[in-house]
Amino acid sequence: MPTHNNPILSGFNPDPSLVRVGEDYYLTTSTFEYFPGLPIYHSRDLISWTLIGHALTRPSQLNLRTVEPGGGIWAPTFRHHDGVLYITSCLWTAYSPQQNVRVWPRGFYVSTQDPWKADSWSDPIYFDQPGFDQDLFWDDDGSVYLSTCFRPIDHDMKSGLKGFAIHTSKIDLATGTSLEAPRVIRRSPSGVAEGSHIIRKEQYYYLFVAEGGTESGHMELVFRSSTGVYGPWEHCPNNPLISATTQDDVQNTGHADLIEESTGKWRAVCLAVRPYRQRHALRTPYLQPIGRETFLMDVTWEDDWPIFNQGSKLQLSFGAEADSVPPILKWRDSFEASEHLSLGWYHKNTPLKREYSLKERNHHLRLWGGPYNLQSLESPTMVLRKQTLARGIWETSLDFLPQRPHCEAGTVVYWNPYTFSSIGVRRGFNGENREIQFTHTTSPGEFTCTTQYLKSMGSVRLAVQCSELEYTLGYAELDEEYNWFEPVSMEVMTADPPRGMAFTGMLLGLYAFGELQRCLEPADFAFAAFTG
Ligand code: 6LW
Repeated sequence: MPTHNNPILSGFNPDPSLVRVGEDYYLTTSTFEYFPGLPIYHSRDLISWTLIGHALTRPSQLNLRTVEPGGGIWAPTFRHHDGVLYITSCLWTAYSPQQNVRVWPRGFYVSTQDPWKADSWSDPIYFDQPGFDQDLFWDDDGSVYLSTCFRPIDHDMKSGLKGFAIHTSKIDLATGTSLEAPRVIRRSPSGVAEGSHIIRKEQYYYLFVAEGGTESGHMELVFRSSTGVYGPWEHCPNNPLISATTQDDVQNTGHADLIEESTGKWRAVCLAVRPYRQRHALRTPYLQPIGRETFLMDVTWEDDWPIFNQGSKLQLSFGAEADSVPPILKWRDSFEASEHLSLGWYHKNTPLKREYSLKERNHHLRLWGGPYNLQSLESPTMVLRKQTLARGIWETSLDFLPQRPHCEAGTVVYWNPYTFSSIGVRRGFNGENREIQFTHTTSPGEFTCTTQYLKSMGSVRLAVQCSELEYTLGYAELDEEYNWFEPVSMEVMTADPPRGMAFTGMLLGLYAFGELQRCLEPADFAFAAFTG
């Protein structure tokens, strides 16, 4: 029986990578189209984690303008060398497989000597190779090797995409420049070899690779060489180290990274999905709202080969008591006066200007709505948090007195600009009352609206009830009971976007906007809370 909660990081946290510095562990995951990018989680036991900041906090590091869902920041690798922490990643600026649009990303790394110091991470040093899932490895002779996932360079470029292979080359770390031509070190029979990490243990080099794609065929394999990063690589007899079927309680397992504890014990983290409709084939990582999360496994070694999770399938495990739910899962923000929002709030894309204040009204988050509504590919005035529990209720209280009919503020359950459900306060078209507008997707990019007049000009409570099968949005004036609108099904809320991929998970948020104009009245939120 697992001795800890698994997943160790709930809410979408795919592609985990971690380091140990003394007795401190630091872990990061992919953040795609959300800003700030690359969360830095800290732990002392690999089980309970605290979000302590982000590596990409400035537009000079991460300028996400109108990237499609699932573009942006993919698959980081976290490494520590000579007192410096490094995180590699890549930035997809355009990514729409449906239209065969893939602007191959440039990989980069950022570094710091103090992960606890806000904004301490460097601006990116870009590599000169296209690709994703970058990995850095320092060899004993001081050489630094970059591994990248890209289509096999040695195949006919005109033949289109023939899967993805791992390419490795020695680089000059200071400049990110390649010192030799990349060589293919792993190609997979599945057509997809990605998420690679090279580590050294005693006399062997180990190459860990995610294969089969991040859906239900996902798996983690390992190879070893006693000569160097270019192999020859010997297959592990235990391969795949971890995999799952669509009949398992935890699925899509893969994309692992390993860590050696100060005691010499080894652990591994990987991504996986907890399907909501058990035994239901999962086409892709997102037919359930929370997305791909980070799981922890024991690692043992036999004959100099690793064994993950005692060779067993991953299991979900949550504390028996509700109060054992780690604070990261259920939370309340009462909006204390501060320069910045508390950690865990995200914007969609990089905001072009600051449109919130925590100081203009005591104990309130004040949003000054910009011109982009929630369907915009730009960055609307919106702050979001990852949904971390399958069942729960998200609530807020809003003061908003719009003077013009095209301004709205409220709360949203957000999948991407093509799919969301929102409930907001607007000025009634009769010019007298205010009205509630319930907007939800009927199919990606298609929306329907329902309005109801509000009786008062006072605060309005807004809520989203979350369940495995649907979302139900409602509102209440004064001290009345909630008025609930008809539920929106999970199938609708987790549909494929027409452009890009839903590599993330569901987010719950607060917003304000004017239809192609700025809101001249502030939207004041007294709190935001998600309770399981
Ligand atoms: C990640 C890659 C992948 O970089 O998905 O499907 C990407 N495989 O390993 C985003 O999570």
